[in-house]
Amino acid sequence: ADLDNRYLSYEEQMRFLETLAQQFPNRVKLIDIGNTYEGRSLRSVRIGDDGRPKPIVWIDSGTHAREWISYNAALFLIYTLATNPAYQNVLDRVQVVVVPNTNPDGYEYSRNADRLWRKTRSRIQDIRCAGADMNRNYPFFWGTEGVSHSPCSEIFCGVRSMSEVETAALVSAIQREESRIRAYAALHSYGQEILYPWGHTVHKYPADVEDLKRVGNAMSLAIRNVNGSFYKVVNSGDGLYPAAGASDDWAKSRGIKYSFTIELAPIDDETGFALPESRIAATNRDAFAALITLVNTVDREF
Ligand code: 0X9
Ligand code: ZN
Repeated sequence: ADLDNRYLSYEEQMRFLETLAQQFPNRVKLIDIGNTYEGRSLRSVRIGDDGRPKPIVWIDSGTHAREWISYNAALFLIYTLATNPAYQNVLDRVQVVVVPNTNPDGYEYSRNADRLWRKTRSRIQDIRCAGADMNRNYPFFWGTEGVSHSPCSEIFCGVRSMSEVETAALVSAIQREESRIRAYAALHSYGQEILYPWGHTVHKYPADVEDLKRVGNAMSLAIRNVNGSFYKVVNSGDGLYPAAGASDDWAKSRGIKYSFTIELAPIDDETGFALPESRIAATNRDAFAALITLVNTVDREF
């Protein structure tokens, strides 16, 4: 399918989801969780939601506009879960909620104006630079480390936590169901890393860090078994860099046990964010292997 061969515009992503929801009305439900600064809908996709309360795996992608592969990976997951009968069993017991494009304004700006755009597109009165980094905008240790308070910075954390309407929409959508959400994964690129909390500072780990490492390693192994790609499992604060106000830490702080950020391909800056279209298909499968491992973990443990 197209998903394996090219990057879709926001409109194309939404048409794709609408078609899928029409074809599989019992398996795929679309629910808008809010609007962006520029008025686009923030769409969530619920797979395997038959009205019964079940444990949930929550996945979001595209928080950073230039990380284009994350959108395809999320859509590929949705498509595969909806169409491949092999996953119907697990979807009877676990619900998967995906927000495949958490930052559509930024994405369209990255497509049409500035390929390396990262942030949202909100404007603060009298300030020339647009946007805040949604992954510095969540309400947990907001504004403390690995952030900037300058609106022109790539890692501007916003004037306050949840200053971005997109962050606020995600926070309230997740909080509505947080007692049932057992795993959270944010898809990003690049670096081929599976990052576990805490990430707001260094040398600080949750009490159940061994569980996070175990599941992280299982995801990494599942990826390796697809095509041999290597994904390193590391603590986000120590192994990458401390960054406060990120979604993974916030999700963990809300009691969501298995919270990860997955940095997809490539592994180094040879192509960086501009992953060639020829590599989309393989990366989609890597991401799927990791995410289905997370779903199976929740199925087994909750
Ligand atoms: O810096 C980020 O927001 C993420 N990396 S990216 O290159 N995609 O921008 C990593 C976030 C990891 N999580 C925490 N440090 N909490
Ligand atoms: Zn990112």
